[in-house]
Amino acid sequence: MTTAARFITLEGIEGAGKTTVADRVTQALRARGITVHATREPGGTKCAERIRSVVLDRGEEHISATAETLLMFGARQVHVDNLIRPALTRGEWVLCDRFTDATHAYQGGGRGVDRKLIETLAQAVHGDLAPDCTLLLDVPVRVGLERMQARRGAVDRFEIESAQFFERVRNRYLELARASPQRFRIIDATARLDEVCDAALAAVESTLNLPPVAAS
Ligand code: T5A
Repeated sequence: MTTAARFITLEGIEGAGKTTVADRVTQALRARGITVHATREPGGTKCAERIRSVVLDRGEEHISATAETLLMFGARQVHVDNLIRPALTRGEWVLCDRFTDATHAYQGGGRGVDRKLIETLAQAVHGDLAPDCTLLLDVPVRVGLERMQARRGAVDRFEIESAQFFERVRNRYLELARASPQRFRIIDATARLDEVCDAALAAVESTLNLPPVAAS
């Protein structure tokens, strides 16, 4: 199947279900014969994954909100240059777990970094490149945090933040979605995981005008 390259992003607070939804949407698109690169931020390439470790690991040194913002954009520049743009140029699709909206939500909303600084860095790092479709998996903070805690495992620099921090992140995401209704689709991520996946896939199909595939 030949289709123009598309850039899809998934956003939401911790525990929203992005990882599972990303897998499901990727498989559904590949089943249509579309070449899809499933990737994530911060990270997605060897070098950007190293920056991910720096910014997520709970080391001893203080990392300010500005430093955190610069690290996110440093990783993003490497990711855009080495993976995202080359794939889109080849006509392939990219599905990315988080992108610049996450910087607006976490560093802007959560940490209070100036919106203009984020916009300036975004312009410098990826210019006009913007997602064609962004799925915001929305859950109340309490639900997201409960899921995160139930999963256990190592806790990163963001997962130690307060519920108030995540309320600010969620609110900024909802503001971004209201400001760009053509690009964003808000998915109720409190539903059962398979229902969330179905809703996400339907949202991609409708936003990108893909004909739905008949259920097998
Ligand atoms: N960050 C990132 C910034 O601050 N600025 C930036 O610019 C960028 C790009 C990334 C961190 O970096 C920050 C944000 C993040 O804090 P990460 O580990 O990639 O770190 O964090 P997340 O993307 O949030 O990963 P999570 O795994 O926490 O969240 P997901 O992927 O949304 O959730 P998922 O799918 O792993 O599910 C979590 C658990 O909930 C269950 C799942 O089974 C799993 O156990 N679950 C459900 N259970 C019942 N019903 C449902 N509908 C469920 N959905 C999920």
